[in-house]
Amino acid sequence: MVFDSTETASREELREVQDGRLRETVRNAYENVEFYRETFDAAGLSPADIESVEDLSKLPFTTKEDFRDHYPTGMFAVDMDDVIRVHASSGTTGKPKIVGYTREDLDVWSKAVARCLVAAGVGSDDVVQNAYGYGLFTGGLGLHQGVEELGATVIPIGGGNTQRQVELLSDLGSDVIACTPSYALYLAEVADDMGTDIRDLPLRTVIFGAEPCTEPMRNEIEERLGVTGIDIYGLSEIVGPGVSVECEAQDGLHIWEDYFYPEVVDPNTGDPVEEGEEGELVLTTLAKDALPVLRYRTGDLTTLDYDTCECGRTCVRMDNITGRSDDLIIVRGVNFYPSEVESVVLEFDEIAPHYRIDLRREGSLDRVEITVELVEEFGGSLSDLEGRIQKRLSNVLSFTPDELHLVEYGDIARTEVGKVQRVYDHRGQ
Ligand code: DLL
Repeated sequence: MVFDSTETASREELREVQDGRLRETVRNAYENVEFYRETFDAAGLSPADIESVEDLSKLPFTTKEDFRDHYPTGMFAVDMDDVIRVHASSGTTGKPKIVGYTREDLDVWSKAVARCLVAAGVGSDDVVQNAYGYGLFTGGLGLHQGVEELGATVIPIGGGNTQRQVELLSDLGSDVIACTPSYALYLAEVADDMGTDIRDLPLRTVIFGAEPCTEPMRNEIEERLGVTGIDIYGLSEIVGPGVSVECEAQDGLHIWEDYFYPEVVDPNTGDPVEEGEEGELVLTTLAKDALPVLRYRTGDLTTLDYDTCECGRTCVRMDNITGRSDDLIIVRGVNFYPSEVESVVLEFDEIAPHYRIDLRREGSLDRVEITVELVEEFGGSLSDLEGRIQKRLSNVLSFTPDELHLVEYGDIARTEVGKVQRVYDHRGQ
């Protein structure tokens, strides 16, 4: 099942649509956004030089800093009169990035999310509990309008209110819940405390996104909630949730390429990588009027796979994002990603799927402290467990963390609303 026929169009048909929309997007950006006009002029380019997606590499990238420098609405291509909604990115430092939508943009976004829902196996007779935050964050309203576009039933509960979430899962028999992966696990914990086993409820799918989720974490969610976990990806600057999603094959996220054109580049040089090689995802919007974005450096690391998927969709698939280029932690000359710690944490039945990483500086030396939580029923030897976890961490990270704290179940703060924070860098303080 697909939401619309573009999802299975031939690559040639798709290319034609992309090229036409790209020309229109470039013209809109050049004529209506001073930043793009200056960028083109400085590069000695005119919109006529960009005839097809193959010409995109002539253009410089758009970055987060460009959004910051043109805060709040300097990247908009239309007057505020034509903007019918704004949202903002959930960045934790500095000013947020403000994004705007015309009525047509909202229509494109709704359709993108509706495609995601259908790919995730959601039908028009399903009940979708939307536990993404409503408000400036794109997750809540973004998912909401997609469910309405599809004609399924949306429960707009938003983030938090966890006991109520569990009650509604049961009372309204929600078929699907949309939330962050860390929240899905928290939900299972709260349900346990309430004496409810979510596995006994009708819930069959969790559409998780907005945060990285490693494969072991997905397995944990699927097992604890008795569901299929479907990964949805997106970012405010490009549209919000709905840029890409897994289908039921769970083998990569289909990017809606007639709306968003993907490239993968080497994060250091900006050069394109070979197909199938990992690099930074760069996106160009192809159907946005209020905020056309050319070659945006997402910071997210992934690979692209152009083979047709077993579901029949022809749109390229990106790999699940388990890290951003700026997540890389560099300590005493060793590099590691939080996802590597996560994969070790999830290997041990004796510890819960929660962790935090604290980075501190003592004198001129950096220290890494990792905190993990024992499961509620833990009754074994602490020192033995600590030794085994440290050994695994040393193998995976290629160094031994300075300290490993094993704390009681529930001691690591849970995130009820918004995105989970796992890394606390105290070094600059
Ligand atoms: O997080 C949009 C969204 C809402 C996506 C709900 C999915 C579900 P921002 O707040 O602008 O937008 O944050 C975007 O979050 O660049 C990624 O680093 C990260 N991210 C989003 N989805 C995923 C995912 C929303 N499925 C930033 N896996 C992006 C990993 C994700 N990281």
